[in-house]
Amino acid sequence: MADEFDVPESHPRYESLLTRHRIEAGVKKGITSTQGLIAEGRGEAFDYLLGERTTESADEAERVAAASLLLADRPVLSVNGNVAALVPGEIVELAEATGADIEVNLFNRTEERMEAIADHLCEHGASEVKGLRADGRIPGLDHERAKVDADGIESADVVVVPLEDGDRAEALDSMGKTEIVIDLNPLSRSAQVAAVPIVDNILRAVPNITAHARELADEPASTLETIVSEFDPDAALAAAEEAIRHGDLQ
Ligand code: PTJ
Repeated sequence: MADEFDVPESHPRYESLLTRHRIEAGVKKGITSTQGLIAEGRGEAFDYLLGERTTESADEAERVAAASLLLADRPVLSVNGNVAALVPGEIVELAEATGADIEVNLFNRTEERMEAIADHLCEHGASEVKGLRADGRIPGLDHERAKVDADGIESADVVVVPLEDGDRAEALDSMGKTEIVIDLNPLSRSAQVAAVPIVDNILRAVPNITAHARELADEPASTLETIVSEFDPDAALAAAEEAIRHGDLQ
């Protein structure tokens, strides 16, 4: 998809133009919902205010996310239409680096889009994609939005939920999941309920979590547990707000 994109990397808005291009292509391919365009616009505004960079505190949260995924018994990466359009290959790499399952989980669920996203992820190297069986439920949500796989998100201990809607993030939190949320808006309910809020563009966040997971792969569990226990989600959110208020715009 990114192949037809011919803006040079030196362009000051390169990343945001690439993001728009991928989302647009995702809509055309039937994997991204039209609401995904609106979500993209919201994200872009926050990314602009953050200086379109991974802040030090986001990098720390990404390292904690990697440690948390490596420690998990049943980690799952949740993929929606925006995630599939933006980072399909990167999600597959993160799953491989951490032993996580990949599950398609949509806010605007249709069977066509579920299948198109699963196929798209397989084209990018995924060997198995969950979410189509839908034999599990997230309690407290209406029927379509509650559907998950019983051996996927329903039984996961750690779930990565990028660009998630607040209701679902709260419902997953109520199920006792450890949530790693990737969301450029530090004030969103999803970021606020997360055990590990990552306020960064998913384009930068996912490859960076993978890089940290590779670095930490041979560390003992005790080291990983220390990394996770020393993390303060409220401080990470406060640092993101501070970066938005006082960061240098590029
Ligand atoms: O594919 P579906 O049907 O599951 O629908 C997915 C969307 C994203 C449309 C749906 O979940 C939705 O409406 O999400 P919201 O409530 O608009 O929330 C999206 C959040 O993601 C917002 O807080 C945005 O700031 C943030 N966001 C958008 N683009 C990015 C982002 N965060 C990180 N990286 C981005 N590229």
